[in-house]
Amino acid sequence: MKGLIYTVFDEKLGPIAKVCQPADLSPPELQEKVPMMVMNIASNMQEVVQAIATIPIPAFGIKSLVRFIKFNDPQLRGGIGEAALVLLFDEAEDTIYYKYIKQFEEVFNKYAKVAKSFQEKKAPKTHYTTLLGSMSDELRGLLEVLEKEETGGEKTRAFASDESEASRDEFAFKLVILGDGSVGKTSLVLHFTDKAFRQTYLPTIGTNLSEKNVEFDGIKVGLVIWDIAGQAKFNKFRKNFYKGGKGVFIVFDLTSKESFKNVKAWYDDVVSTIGTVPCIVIGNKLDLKEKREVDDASIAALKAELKCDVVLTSALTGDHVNDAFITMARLIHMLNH
Ligand SMILES: Nc1nc2c(ncn2[C@@H]2O[C@H](COP(=O)(O)OP(=O)(O)OP(=O)(O)O)[C@@H](O)[C@H]2O)c(=O)[nH]1
Ligand SMILES: [Mg+2]
Repeated sequence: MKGLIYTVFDEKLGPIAKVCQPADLSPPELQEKVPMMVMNIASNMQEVVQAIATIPIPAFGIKSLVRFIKFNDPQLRGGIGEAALVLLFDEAEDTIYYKYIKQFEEVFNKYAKVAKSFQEKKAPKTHYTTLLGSMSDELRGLLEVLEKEETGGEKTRAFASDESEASRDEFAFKLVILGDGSVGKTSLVLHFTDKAFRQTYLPTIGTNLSEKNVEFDGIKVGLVIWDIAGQAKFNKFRKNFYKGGKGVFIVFDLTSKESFKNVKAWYDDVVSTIGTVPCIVIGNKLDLKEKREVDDASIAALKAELKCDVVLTSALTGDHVNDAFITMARLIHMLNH
């Protein structure tokens, strides 16, 4: 864990780091850039979500867990103020945070409640310093417990084995997953990485990252999968995350003509930002046969137009999900060796 920032949106100064933990959090630019970035995302959402979000900050090689906070303040425009608790950690440490996100969320929720009450009773800055200090102690305690759990009592630095770290360094490719909101991007990644499926729709905020090594013909390829929020409210900042992408999935929902129509726009958006990279179009929700709105002829026409492979999948049944990722890994590997 690198540190914590309590950031508030100040009407005159914009987003600022009200308190940092440690107070001399470095590099110093973080104290300026992180609040800007976090509040930029918040302002792109119609409603600030009461859940923890994972937001990468690629320029610094770090990632963050963010819990947005709304508080009442009659002196502000609209009577509502916005703040956020932000935890910063090195990209290399992400496994533990993703795996135990629920535990971290509990800690965040607790401190978010306290921060909200501090805001509403106009507490002095020292209160926030103490708050962040306690939160930092609690998180470090939690990390220690989880680390022990992961290593079976043996205390070692790394959560991932040295072997997987080495292979990741050697052949780790960034893969970007795009497409309209709710087409099933996160569900596909969940299925591919841990075979889980979630019925309820929890829109992605910003970006979720996962990693997985795939093997074919004796070749190991590490994929770092950037699952990017599809909802239009995230349009402004989305392009920041395309950089370095070695392959792109554009997902549409076979039961939504609208999402299919938008594939071309997603394709153009990527190509205009990072140039031509291997691209596979995924038609998802294949299991919902009676609701299907996109026919094979339209898909064939799009395939010819974009010159991309098309794979039809179901994140629910798992049909062809692995095939899509393995085909992508093959394409990327071929082009990069
Ligand atoms: N029946 C069926 N439902 C699916 C399938 N894939 C996803 N869903 C459901 O569709 C909804 C949206 O799925 P998500 O994976 O969250 O969609 P997303 O593309 O990540 O959406 P954003 O994060 O907002 O961009 C959820 O309720 C899923 O359970 C599928 O293959 N079949
Ligand atoms: Mg999603």
